[in-house]
Amino acid sequence: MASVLVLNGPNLNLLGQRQPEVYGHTTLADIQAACTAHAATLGIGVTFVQSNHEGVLIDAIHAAKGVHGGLLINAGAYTHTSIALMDAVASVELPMVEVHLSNIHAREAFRHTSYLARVALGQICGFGQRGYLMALDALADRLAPA
Ligand code: CA2
Repeated sequence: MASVLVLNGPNLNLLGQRQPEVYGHTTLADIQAACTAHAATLGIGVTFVQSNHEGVLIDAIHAAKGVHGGLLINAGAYTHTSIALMDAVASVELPMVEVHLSNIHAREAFRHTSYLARVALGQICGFGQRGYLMALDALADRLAPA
């Protein structure tokens, strides 16, 4: 079955526990459950990885080649800083959709830049958990053969 690697970056493990005024009460486990259920309706699988470490995220992207047909990435703050993550996505040549819970363009200026956007099919931000489901919809018929 075709599948999507859903990658979550630093601090996203804290969702639902801190700053609910910014990120809501949804936990990463809630998002994983919603993605798994939604992916099933699309006839695809999802694998979830969260790490607070840039190198671990890069290794996961490399390992996705030939295993997963696409990438859904919320790289957290690495979105705004990491050329290495951008290069990793470019290197595997898999379709990728960038997701953010919050509308990064309505926040501080340093969040307006995304290195990942340069190598993404598109960016979805500002819709909370629903953004992940929208990204799965966008990826479902664009997946590369594993
Ligand atoms: O809106 C998003 O999804 C972000 O990727 C979330 C990142 C932020 O750095 C990006 O600019 C936008 C932050 C990750 C979550 O951080 C938390 C901090 C405290 C409590 C809960 C989550």
